[in-house]
Amino acid sequence: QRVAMGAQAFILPGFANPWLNQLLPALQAIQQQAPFRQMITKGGRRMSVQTTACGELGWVSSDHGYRYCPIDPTSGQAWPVIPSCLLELAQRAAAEAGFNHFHPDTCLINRYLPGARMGLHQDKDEKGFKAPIVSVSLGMSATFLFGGFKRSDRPARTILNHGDVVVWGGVDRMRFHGVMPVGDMPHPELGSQRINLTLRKAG
Ligand code: MD3
Ligand code: FE
Repeated sequence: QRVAMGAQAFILPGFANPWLNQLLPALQAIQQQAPFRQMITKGGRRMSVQTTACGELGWVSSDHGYRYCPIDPTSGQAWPVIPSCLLELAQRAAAEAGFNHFHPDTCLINRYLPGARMGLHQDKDEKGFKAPIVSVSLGMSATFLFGGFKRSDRPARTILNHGDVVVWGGVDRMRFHGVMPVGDMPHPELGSQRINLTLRKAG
């Protein structure tokens, strides 16, 4: 099943489910190597969302702004590799939405504890915008905001649940989007957190 949100933006409900038995333990291992931390926004505020990454590059904030970096500044080491099950899931999901030959070099991992949110923004720290972005939602449900091409465009709302995958690229790649403050309805497996993975081609 494929729910269109735009010409090149799709929700694939439950698409990640067959991979979760492998994916959840792999995520635990990544968190051990590269713990969650809170980045600072360009406005100088601490993000409510906690982040980490895996892949050849990881997204970090510093005094210089946002960038993708091959070294995790917290550990001084390379980021953990993208687990093969996650790569396979991302490529299958991208193909389902019409994007073949997706070769992500990073996965940004966001953790939302109750009350955490993400304001409307565009993803534009990547080097090119031809590749799609594939997002996997895990744990608690959240209300996702799917906006237009101006911040002032009123966004559509849709709920993302554990196992849902969203793929967006092409003409929809630059849409504003965000996440409403997450509630506290603990998930049976993941407890009081929502984890979102976004696979991207950043370099
Ligand atoms: C973008 N993450 O990390 S991903 C981010 O749930 C980010 O953590 C959010 O935005 C999160 O940069 C949302 C899912 C998503 C879905 C549809 C979109 C992003 C989208 C449609 C257009 C643009
Ligand atoms: Fe984003």
